[in-house]
Amino acid sequence: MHVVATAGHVDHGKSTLVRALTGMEPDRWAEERRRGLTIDLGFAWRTMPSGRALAFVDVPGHERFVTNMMAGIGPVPAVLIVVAADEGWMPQSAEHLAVIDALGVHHGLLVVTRSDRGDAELAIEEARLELADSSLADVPAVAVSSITGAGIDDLVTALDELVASLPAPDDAAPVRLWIDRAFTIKGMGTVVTGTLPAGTVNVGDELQLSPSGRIVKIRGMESLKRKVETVTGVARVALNLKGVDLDECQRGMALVTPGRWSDTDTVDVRLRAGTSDLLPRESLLHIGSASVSVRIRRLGETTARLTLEHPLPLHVGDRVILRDPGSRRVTGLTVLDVRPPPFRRRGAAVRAADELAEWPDPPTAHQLLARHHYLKDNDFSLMGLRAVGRGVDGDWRVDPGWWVSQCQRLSALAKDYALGNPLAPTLPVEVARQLLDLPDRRLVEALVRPPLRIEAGRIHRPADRPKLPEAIAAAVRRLERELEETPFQAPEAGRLAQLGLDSRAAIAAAKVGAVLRLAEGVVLPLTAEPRAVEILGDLPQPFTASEARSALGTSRRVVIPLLEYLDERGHTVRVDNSSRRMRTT
Ligand SMILES: Nc1nc2c(ncn2[C@@H]2O[C@H](COP(=O)(O)OP(=O)(O)OP(=O)(O)O)[C@@H](O)[C@H]2O)c(=O)[nH]1
Ligand SMILES: [Mg+2]
Repeated sequence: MHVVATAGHVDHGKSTLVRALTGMEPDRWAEERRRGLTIDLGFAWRTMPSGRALAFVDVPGHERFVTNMMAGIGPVPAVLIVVAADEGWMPQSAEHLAVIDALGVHHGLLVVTRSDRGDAELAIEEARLELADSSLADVPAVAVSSITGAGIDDLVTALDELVASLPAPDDAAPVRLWIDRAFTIKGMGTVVTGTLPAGTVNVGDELQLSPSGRIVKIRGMESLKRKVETVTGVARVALNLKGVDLDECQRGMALVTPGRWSDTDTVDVRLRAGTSDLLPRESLLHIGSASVSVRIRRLGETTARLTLEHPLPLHVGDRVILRDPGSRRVTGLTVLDVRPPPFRRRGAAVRAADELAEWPDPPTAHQLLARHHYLKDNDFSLMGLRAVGRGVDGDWRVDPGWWVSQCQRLSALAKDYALGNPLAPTLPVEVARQLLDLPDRRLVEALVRPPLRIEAGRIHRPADRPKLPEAIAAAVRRLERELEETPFQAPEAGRLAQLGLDSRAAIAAAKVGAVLRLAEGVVLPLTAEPRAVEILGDLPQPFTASEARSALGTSRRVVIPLLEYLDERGHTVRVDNSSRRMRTT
């Protein structure tokens, strides 16, 4: 099945068109029929010549009911923008187009109605100019009269072509059904309806009602007034919910696959370029059939953080609309992050703006992982993303660049702790977890790599093990002093021997992690490693061994084994035979 929505100015013939196409009455309320005015959403359907079922969501054109219009169009992948030949482009034509454009709907038809009353060609030409800068710029146009029937056959053909061209949604996608109607049927209980954009729903499935979080069971299901056992998007569906009262369900709520959506009230979003200066501080956010008040905090030129009055089930990459009811302006947004980190420190918002400005639209799982540093497989799923990154301990995934830096931080913390606690110089894992601000001890445990090790819940450093013989320890101190200013100028063999670090002593010192012994006769103080990472990180990337050599102020004898050591430690990666770069991701 396919679903299209109507759109367009009041009285331009949307409902009459749906009636002419389907033989069904989209105006459900007696008041609507009496006043000849659509107030709320209407639903009708037919079988197309190709055999496909096509459902229509008919929306009201009157400016007062634009929220209903948005609820109808929200989850629908294609629209018929309707313009009356005798009136031409009108204010709500423009307002509806702005909504369609903000949602990024680019499938549809321009339908000029009432062709028996006015110059259809002129109306098409005029509408084309208005559509030119929108997501509907390239849609085909058809002129019809729903009264004489002229053009209706052409429209049916164009509709069949339209639905044939629509991309097939993923039937394994997580379900998010925005409720557009809720009512009770005697003997059955509560029924909700909506447009299912993707995924599969079966009778007997359990879905979660959002925002209440309640799990509900699907007792029965209809699609286009037929009982069905299973339905895949895109489809109009009516779900009979077991044991749920009508007052628990209403338009704007959603039924979702449990554990696959982030129920969130804070999101970071990208605005269309050029719209951010027009943003009010408060507005209404619309997605699907939902609308919720939001507070807007601008971050950068094109990014903002929104605080929602109540949570909505969202994914990274969702298209949402901000609409200011006062000015009636609408802005289309892309959700960049559904659980953005709070701004704790000064300047955090500025840094967030800089980071988000670099993200593609929509962002990928890699961007989210780089921002959050660590995520569980399930977190990716809640964000609507496939898990990426380096797997550590069970279901944690980490950003590789961040991980390397945390390994260094942990070494430094363990060392500081030993200095500050000479009587109990080993850092407890739980203290390390707090100092590193990590959510799980297992992450700390995974960070502990040789020469660090864990014993009885504490992190031991090599220096905490049985001491070096004092003669060698003194030699290491002499080496450290000698290379204080020039940590990469490894002494030649003769000088090493003078310092007391002949080959045997150097091996012993390296074994307990007191020095870096990069090769036979190439010995450096421990500080050489972080200094090298810092200096090489400032070079234009990638860099050659000879560029590294001159930046570090050393010789080939030292730089070659040093770079190999840094490769091994995960600081650097080879780009090709002659160059490397610092590892960033
Ligand atoms: N002559 C003529 N009249 C039409 C045609 N289509 C619609 N009308 C008339 O235009 C008026 C408005 O039609 P509706 O279908 O209710 O318009 P609408 O766009 O659904 O209006 P709202 O839902 O209130 O926005 C009615 O009186 C229709 O009979 C047509 O093709 N030719
Ligand atoms: Mg109508």
